Amino acid sequence: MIALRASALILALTAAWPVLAQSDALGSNPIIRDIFSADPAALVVGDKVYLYVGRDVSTTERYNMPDWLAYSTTDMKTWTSHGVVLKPTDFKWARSDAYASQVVEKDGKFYFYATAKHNKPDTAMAIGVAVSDSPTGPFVDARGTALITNDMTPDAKHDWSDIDPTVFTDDDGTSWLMWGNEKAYLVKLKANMIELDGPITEVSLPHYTEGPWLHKRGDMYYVSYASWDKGDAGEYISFATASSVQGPWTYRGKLTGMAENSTTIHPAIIDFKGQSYFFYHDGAWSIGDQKGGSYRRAVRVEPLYYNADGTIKPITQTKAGVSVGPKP
Ligand code: FUB
Repeated sequence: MIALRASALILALTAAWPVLAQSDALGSNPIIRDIFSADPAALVVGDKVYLYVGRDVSTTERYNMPDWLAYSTTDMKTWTSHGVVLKPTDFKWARSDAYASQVVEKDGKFYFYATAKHNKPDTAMAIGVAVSDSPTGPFVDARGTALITNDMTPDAKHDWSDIDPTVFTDDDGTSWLMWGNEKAYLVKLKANMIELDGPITEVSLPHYTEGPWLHKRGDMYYVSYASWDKGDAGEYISFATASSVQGPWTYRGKLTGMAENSTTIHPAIIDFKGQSYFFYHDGAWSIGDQKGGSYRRAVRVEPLYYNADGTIKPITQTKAGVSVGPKP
């Protein structure tokens, strides 16, 4: 209880204060240095980027993720903390495990799609949605029940198959939810963003493990995702392209190598002020005597560049991050 109060106090004190006070160049990696953070999801709203992360507090080799935090920036280098904006128990149906999330805007409201562990009797991971009038909350459970539960994907054999939501709204206003561990699933959302509008279909994506991120550029649809092949020590990011969010998807190869010192990596891609960016996490950052790792990760960002044919150039994971500015 004392530890919880202390961490709440620290978060309250850091809220709305610049996050970084470091000697490195502004914009260098990692972005967040005072806590461990993972599973970045970025959202552009006007002249700001909002960044949502799950907080890693594990001192063991298991996930311990109590809540989601939000940050914002106007220049991609100076980040302001908005503190904890949602926790699993804010969902009536959930108990713990603030796994990957994504916040999207539709018609002036902000929808926070999040993975968390479901209450009994089926304590599998599930996906819920919370809503707010502001990108920094307060977010409230939009349904009172999970949007995706384990029984909806009966072909998946483990209880963390329903994790890592990404939501994409197409030019015609139709929104789609993709998610999944080991298998990727896709379903249409109703216009209200909080109900399914059709069958769940499985998406064929070579080397797929988890963490999909959907985006579109011109006429091309992209899905980037964590991949893991037999014998690998950890995940890397792959991407595929299509002429429709419903596929079929053409595999385009590796976008990144493995994350340093972390078995997982997780993508988020945005365009902001004329430049594209790629967010991810690794386990290379230490805080005091707490060593980083697969369960104590740190969120980072790199510029992202496209080839003339619309494919994405491979991304190098750097210490400099965006401190050196985009290439011409
Ligand atoms: O952070 C918990 C889980 O690890 C996420 O849901 C996955 O994408 C992986 O990063």
